[in-house]
Amino acid sequence: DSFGIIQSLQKIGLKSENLGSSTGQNWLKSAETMLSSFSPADGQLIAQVQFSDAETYESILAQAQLAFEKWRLVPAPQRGEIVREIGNALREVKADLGKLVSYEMGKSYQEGLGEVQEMIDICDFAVGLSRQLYGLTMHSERPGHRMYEQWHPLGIVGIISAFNFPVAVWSWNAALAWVCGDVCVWKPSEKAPLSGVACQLIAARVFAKHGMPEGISNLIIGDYRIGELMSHDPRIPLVSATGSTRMGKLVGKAVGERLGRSLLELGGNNAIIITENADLEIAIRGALFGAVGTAGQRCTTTRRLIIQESVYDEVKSRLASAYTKLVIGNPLDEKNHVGPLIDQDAVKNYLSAIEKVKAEGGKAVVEGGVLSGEGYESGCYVKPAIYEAENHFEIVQHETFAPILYLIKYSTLPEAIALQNGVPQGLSSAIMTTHIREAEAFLSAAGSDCGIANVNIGTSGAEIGGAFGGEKETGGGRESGSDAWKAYMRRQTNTINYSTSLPLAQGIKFDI
Ligand code: UN1
Repeated sequence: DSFGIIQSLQKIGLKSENLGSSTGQNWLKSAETMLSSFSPADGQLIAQVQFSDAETYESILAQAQLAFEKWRLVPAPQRGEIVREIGNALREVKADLGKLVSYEMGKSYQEGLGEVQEMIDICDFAVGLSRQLYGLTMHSERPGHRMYEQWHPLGIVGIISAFNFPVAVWSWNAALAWVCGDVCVWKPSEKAPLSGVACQLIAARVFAKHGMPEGISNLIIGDYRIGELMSHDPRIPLVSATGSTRMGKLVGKAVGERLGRSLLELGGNNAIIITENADLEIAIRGALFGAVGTAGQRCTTTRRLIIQESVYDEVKSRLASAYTKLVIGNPLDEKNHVGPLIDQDAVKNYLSAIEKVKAEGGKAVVEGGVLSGEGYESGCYVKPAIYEAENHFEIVQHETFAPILYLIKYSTLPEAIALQNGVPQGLSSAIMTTHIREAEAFLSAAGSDCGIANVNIGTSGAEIGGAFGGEKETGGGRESGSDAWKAYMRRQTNTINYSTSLPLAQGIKFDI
């Protein structure tokens, strides 16, 4: 344990030898089957956690319902105060939780720390928000009447999160939901359950300190069946789901059938347009981190570079030479730039995408491949790869969760924008240019069709202060900053008559 993993687990309160036995935590009740969590960094078993079934699900829902009755009556700024303490608790364990995320999920330690920082930041954001859940007042058309709107808590928010941001995406939802007066039931990814348990422990300690029921925050470790139960459950007015478009369509359909709300954060197929007016130094740096950061496993990862023909060759050769300097290895070792993929299935998908792009006529600029030998025993380490491709290739139209970058050539900007928009997904996009006309055209109504559109910044690494999410097959949901909180509350319009008569709206006469 040269990286001090066990120590970090213990500091967070996870006793690796003790994860299977009941400690009275909500997430540990009754289930019998165990789920093993392996690290993609070294292939080691980290720990086992109890796998929940339908029965556990019922008891958790009951707890959540009870907790909601209490929590919704706590004034929002007091709810914010508790969220502030959760943010402080996260500050205390930032290094340890960042390490666990890095070890369990495989992202670099720096990115693990960055993910915990996002959690801290969203807590701060939510604290401020807890005094700002503003509604509007309107002028009534009737004399002696007052009209206004208020925002009330919704109830239980179901959170289904993905392995790639095993803790931050939960916090974007949970911190907002809590200040809004909601309670949460969280199903983390089966590929990163320990990170979920760690967060539950951290939040539960703060709620307990305030004499609040742990049911304000609930964790349920399970597979797609738990997700199905959540999607069909009318006791959960909002299901917020992050993951594949395939999963999102199932969730959206099930929630839609019962006319519930879903907040979907699905696949991206993000592109950077590099024009002839780009600052190439910035363009290469932005593309590099966007494509290989988190080993290409962010929903905001740069998957396509759409490059103007006059700078195409230069961008191609500079990128290729930057790729030769990438050091691939254990994510906890800070000299490495790129860690492993999450598991062997992801490696298979990576290999099959490479086969497909070649079969469709793609040419390797930097050839991919699986790494083996010392340090790569887990079999999850792959080489970041670059292929020249065309936008219409079937594989280019798909999101492959791996570090594979496609280069596409264009001549005019309208053509580049059409290529950028010419995929089913609509999450993140960017243009690299120092030319104001190009930048503004890209940001205009006829420009990028994505939820995120950047100038001289890569596609990934969005700040929490903005609304995060995308259009088309990305699902349309918005999380974290701006007014994303509104999805977690119900709006009520109130009209009060303080006059001595009862005039009807629209001037209608109804006298007997
Ligand atoms: C995700 O990959 O699901 O913009 C979220 C980013 C991060 C969040 C990514 N702030 O890359």
